[in-house]
Amino acid sequence: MSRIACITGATSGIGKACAERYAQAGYDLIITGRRVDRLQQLQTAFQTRYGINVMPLHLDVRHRQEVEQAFQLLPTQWQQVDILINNAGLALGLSPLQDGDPSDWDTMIDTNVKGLLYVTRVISPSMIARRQGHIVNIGSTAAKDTYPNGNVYCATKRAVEALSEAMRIDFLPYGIKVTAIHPGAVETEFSVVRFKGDEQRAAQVYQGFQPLTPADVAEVIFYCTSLPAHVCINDLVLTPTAQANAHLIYKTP
Ligand code: NDP
Ligand code: 8X3
Repeated sequence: MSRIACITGATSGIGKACAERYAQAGYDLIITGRRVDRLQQLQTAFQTRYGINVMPLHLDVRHRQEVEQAFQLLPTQWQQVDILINNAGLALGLSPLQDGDPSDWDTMIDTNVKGLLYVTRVISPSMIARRQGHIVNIGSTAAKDTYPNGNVYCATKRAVEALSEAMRIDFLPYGIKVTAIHPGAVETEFSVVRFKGDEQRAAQVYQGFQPLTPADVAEVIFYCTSLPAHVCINDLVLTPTAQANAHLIYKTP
């Protein structure tokens, strides 16, 4: 077996681009997501194109038992994950708190915060035992600045930032690197999901400027995990050149 990268939410967007980047570099992959058809297509494509091994795990990160079982049932050689990219996540809705849908809040908190914890909890003990590993948590510029109507999504990403700091402290004695990556606007399925299938509204988010591509983000993540053993990027914000922060994107009409 080569080195293993485990990427949650690999069926789309940033996670899919990361899977491709690490496959190109010869890593074996554990890829997770709820859309089993996409996982199978990616498994076939990456195995054929890059000659690597791919283990698809069909799971919902919100379900703790599902996460625990899926990883505990992996063959032993697949349990030695070198790089974990906690990417699975989403925003649902964009409205003032007083109008928010509590079931959307539950989904965001359960996915972005609890899902990240469940996956880290099952994978990190093997890193600790081997005294090596790198955990990359996908935050957002929404972790850095709370924007109007972003309330609960921003809170979940602030939690990802706090948990990244906590992991860096708790895993320090074991030489495990922890990097939080905070992208600005990346054109993916993110806004279609946020606006519940309204593709026209989603497309408007990325009009009038050049957003990041998922491959841009994957390249930066790959760089962070390719540095010498004694160097760790702890926290990194990347935005399109047209974006100053979570509030301000310079758009041309
Ligand atoms: P996409 O919607 O394109 O991809 C999201 C991925 O997360 C999919 O693979 C999806 O897989 C997976 N996912 C969502 N919910 C679950 C779940 N309950 N269990 C398992 N997998 C799940 O969006 P992005 O690529 O943009 O988002 C990836 C991450 O990047 C998210 O954490 C997002 O918050 C963050 N981010 C995105 C930015 C952007 O502008 N796009 C900017 C900053 C951060 P499936 O549906 O198959 O389960
Ligand atoms: C995704 C970027 O600005 O839509 O985290 O929240 S934003």
